[in-house]
Amino acid sequence: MDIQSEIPALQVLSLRCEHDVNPLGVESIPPRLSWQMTSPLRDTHQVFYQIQVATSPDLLEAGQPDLWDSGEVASSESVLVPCGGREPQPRQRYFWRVRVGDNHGQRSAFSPIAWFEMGMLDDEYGWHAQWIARPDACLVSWEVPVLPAPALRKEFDLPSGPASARAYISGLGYYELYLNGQKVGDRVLDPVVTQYDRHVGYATLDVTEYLREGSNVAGVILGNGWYNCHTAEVWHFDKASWRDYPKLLLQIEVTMESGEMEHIVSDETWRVTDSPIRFDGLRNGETYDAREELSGWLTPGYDDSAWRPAAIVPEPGGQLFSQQTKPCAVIETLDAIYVREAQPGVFIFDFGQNIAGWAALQASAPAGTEVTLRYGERLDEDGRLDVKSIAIFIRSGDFQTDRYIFKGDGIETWEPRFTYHGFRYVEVSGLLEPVGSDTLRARVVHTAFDRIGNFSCSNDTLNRLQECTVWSYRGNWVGIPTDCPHREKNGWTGDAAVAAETGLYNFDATTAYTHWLKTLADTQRPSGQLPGIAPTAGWGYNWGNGPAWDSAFILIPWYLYLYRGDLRPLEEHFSGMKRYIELLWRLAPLGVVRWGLGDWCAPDANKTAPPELVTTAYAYGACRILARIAGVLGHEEEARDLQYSADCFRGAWRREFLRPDGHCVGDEQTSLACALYFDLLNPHERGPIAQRLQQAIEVTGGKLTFGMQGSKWTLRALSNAGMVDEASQLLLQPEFPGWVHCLEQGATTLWEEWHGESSRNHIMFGDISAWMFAYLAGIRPHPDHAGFKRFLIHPHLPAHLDSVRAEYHSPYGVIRSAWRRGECGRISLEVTVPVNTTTEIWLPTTNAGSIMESGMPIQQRMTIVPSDSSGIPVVTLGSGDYTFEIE
Ligand code: RAM
Repeated sequence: MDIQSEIPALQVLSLRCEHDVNPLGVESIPPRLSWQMTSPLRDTHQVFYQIQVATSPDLLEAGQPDLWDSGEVASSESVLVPCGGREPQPRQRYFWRVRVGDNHGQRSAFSPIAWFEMGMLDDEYGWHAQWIARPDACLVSWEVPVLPAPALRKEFDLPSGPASARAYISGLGYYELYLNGQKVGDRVLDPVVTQYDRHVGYATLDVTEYLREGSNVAGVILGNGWYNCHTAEVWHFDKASWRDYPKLLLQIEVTMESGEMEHIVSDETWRVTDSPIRFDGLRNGETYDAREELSGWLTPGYDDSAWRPAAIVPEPGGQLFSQQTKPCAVIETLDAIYVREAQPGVFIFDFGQNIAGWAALQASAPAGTEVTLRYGERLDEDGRLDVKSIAIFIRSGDFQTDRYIFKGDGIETWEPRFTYHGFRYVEVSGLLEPVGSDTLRARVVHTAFDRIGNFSCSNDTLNRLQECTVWSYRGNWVGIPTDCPHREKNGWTGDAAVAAETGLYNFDATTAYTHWLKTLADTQRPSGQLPGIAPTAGWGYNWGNGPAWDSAFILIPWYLYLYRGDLRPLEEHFSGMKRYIELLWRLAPLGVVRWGLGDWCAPDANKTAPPELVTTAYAYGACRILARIAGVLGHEEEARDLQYSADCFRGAWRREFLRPDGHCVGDEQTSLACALYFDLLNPHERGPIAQRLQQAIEVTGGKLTFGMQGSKWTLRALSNAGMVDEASQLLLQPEFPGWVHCLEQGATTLWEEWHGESSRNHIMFGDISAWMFAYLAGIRPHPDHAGFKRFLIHPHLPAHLDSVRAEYHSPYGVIRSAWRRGECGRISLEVTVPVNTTTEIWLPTTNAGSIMESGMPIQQRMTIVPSDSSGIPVVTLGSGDYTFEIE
């Protein structure tokens, strides 16, 4: 390749390390580096990169990278490229930059400098800090008293202002860290829950700006969270073996201008007392008595002589690791759309949107006045809060209730710290003064992942369904993927798997899933068995899960690979995944898996697929994917064995559920869609089964009969069979049961059951957003090329839609697909393909001769190949913006 001298046109940008911009606390060895490129020229591919990594930006600028200079490496890799050179050292920050060359002979300049900073790793210095807690935090009786949230403090001197300072902190269940009166950062509900006796996450925080020469104060408040779940409920988190009173591990490492280090660590020199948070329970709520505030405790010189010395307590048991998922945060604040007095002195705030989070209170009242906030998602006929359907599993204490006791000091503001709720409505009682919309605002709280996908179209109902789905996904990711934010808050595996593709289209959730997969892996028994929920205190192994739930352990790592190009979750969990498949074979030696719930929450359980049909299909699907994973990881022999196992599951499914006359057991929507979706059919069987699926929908008058699993398969199966009109009619039909029926009952999130009597914020019918991206906009990962290095644009055009527009930020850059119907049946299709990728565009016409691109007949410039199956013209293109006009 003839590389010309530097032309600035090719640019490198968006540098990331381990999916993140300038991350702290990196523990992956080697760290992996990614970048994106822009170029004014079409069809641009990277042909080489040069990465330089150094301990200072000056060394980079001077061209003396002291960690690694890759030199020019002939490669098209630009996503998750392992950092080479010397091994990165604990706590060290490394600066890096990259330049690239392309197939046109362009060379980029070096990118702007980015950095990553290593975590503590297994440093010999390691942790000096000790786990500390209140001295009376000792479980001496069977009845564990619920104590107020402890406040801990420590004063310390610094000889000069810091050049840089890090806090490494874990506080279980949750911590809030304050330095010199200021809360550090904007994390809430941190650290994210784990299986605490297996792993405990710690955060790495840059606290340089919070410290100063002379006297300083560190203060921490600890909440119970998932660690000390005292609420009696049906999953028995109150019986968790890890359970203990809140405890803190904190190490602040300060580097002075002189290079000298100061360490402030949690130990028995800290002082502890009760904070004004008199009660906090993840599922109950929080009580704050402002009269008990510790005025001045976060400033030096505060008299803490009445406080007690902290006690050194046992570690939580799990291995410490640097938490790399995005933390939870207050993402936005909503004003009430109305406030109404439902009964004398009892006010209902309607925030117009079902969310996860809490309310922020602003009011005044005489000292000792107690205001009560109850949270729910429904009102009864009289307009009063109705939590009957979501409070059913809580056996002790309040349900979703916060209390604030005024100190009587003018306008007081407060919001809870160590609980969260699922709600649209808040009922306020106990206030003496008039209540207005300023009194309460709603904080939307969830994992702070970036939005990376957007979809809109000419049909407003579809747009509203997309919005509802995104809100349900957001409300169901407060640290981990959950089923619902109120009734359970549980990390249900099946719900996570069904919603994962929707999540990955809309949010950069890679590190969030990676975090949760560690917890899921930690729950696996040596036998391979998995519980239905992760984390678990022991509940859910011998429940109804089965492969439809458990295969989340195989499917989600696979999706991370397919959508984001990340191989590491596959490597990390491969042996656990295999253990799971081996368990299935022991349970089902003849290949029909009779264990597990089937198509969950169908309108009529007798009119959907038999459970064993669903579970056996999942066993096949998971095993087939695991065979591919083995292949990707280079385990050829295991890949062959697993494919053989998969074929056996497939054979068993066909023998059991496919009749010789070509009918499927039950011939209803879920069974037929299942056969098509999982590729359980031979080619000649597909057409007739697709016809039967269409008939099964006609028979019910166009209404759905499926539940959670069928809701994912049916729209996809119909669309794959060329029936996108039928798919979108099914999605848009307005009567019960159906998605639009929920909208018409006022849904602002998706529901758990079509009739809406249970939770009204469940994500399990939420694959529809992924369907919109993958089918209506047609943006799809290529099944054989990870991370959108090569991808598909294959739009399906339902007759009722005039236009669709979607964009998706792939690891290589933004992909756009937008189509619009014009006059006389013409269609225009605009596509953006990022640099260093290739796409196969399926052009929605049978008349290849009619296609124009950027005003010229396509055949003059591009090679069109008819697709194997349908004869649809397919053009394979490199990067650039393209506009097709199609008859
Ligand atoms: C419900 C959960 C979840 C589902 C399980 C089987 O209790 O809310 O959505 O996966 O049942």
